[in-house]
Amino acid sequence: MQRATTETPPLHLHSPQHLRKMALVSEILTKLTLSYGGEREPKCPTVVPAYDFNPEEDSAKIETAIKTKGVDEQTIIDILTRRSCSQRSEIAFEYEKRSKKDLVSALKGALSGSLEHLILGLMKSTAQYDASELKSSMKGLGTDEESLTEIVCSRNNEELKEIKKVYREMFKKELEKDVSGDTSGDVAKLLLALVQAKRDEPSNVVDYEKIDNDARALYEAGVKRKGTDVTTWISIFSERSVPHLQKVFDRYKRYSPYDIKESIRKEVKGDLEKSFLTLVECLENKHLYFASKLSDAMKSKSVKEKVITRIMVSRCEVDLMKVRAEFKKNFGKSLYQTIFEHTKGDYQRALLNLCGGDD
Ligand SMILES: [Ca+2]
Repeated sequence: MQRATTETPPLHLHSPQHLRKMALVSEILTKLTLSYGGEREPKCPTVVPAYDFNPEEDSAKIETAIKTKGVDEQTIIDILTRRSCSQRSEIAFEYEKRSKKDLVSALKGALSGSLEHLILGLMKSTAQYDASELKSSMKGLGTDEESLTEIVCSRNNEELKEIKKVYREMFKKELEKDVSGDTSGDVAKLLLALVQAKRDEPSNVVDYEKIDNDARALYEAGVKRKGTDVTTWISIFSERSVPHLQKVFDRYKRYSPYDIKESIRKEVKGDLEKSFLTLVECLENKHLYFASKLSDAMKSKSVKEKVITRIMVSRCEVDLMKVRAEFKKNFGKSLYQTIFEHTKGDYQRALLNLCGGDD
């Protein structure tokens, strides 16, 4: 007589239903862990992996589109804006295998203007894209303070660490060195402190005493005294966790007759003022910050395509869904509708695909 052994699990544990259930349970557990204190921010992308993905087929279609007389931009756009970053790199690999040519160079030759920038941006990973945007913001004479400040103020520790690693790989230089070589004075100190990514991760424990101390310290270093103790401001702004600082800014009103933004405007001027204000906006609500920049970029007749491309490309696989929600909530119209009204042609098509839908 045969006995059932206890070593092999009962068959039903291998059943597809059971495996699916286990996968779901582990997904829920991961989410619970992530929302517990020192977490990674949950991703809210608008561009997600294509379900029925076939890199051979995609690369063949792109090859034909590039070879088509006058270039079939629509096919290129519809494929590349609807694949995840890792899928796009698989397409690039297949393309090279098939045509013995580098896909990025082929796209450079086939596309131009804003569309070219957008598509070439998508061919990089998010960190590579951020690193190259930072590099070009510091290239040549003068600095594109706006791009530099936006990226440095809005990326979290994890993103900044990845950007620095990629920057080193791509340009054989340290981001810190380039930032300090390209900016000066207190602005340099602030941006450098942010690039160092020393910010505390959020904690489950709310430290009310520290909140109160930081609020008072910000007041005493600025509005209360003659001149401004910028060093103290920089260390509090760059080292405390985001949820902690949100509570500090609230508490700050107990000490100062002006809120934190008004205080910044009164205490400092020029690029330093702009940088601190950008930082506070990102700390208060990063998604609203991106939404406002997109809204501003499409307000006047001359649309700021550079800003739009930068935000759409860098956030589409991170948190663009949240940016879309803030956009609709604060500016009356959806991001999709606004892009539709203010841009045109192939560039518009690409942006609308990245936007991912109307709200
Ligand atoms: Ca002062």
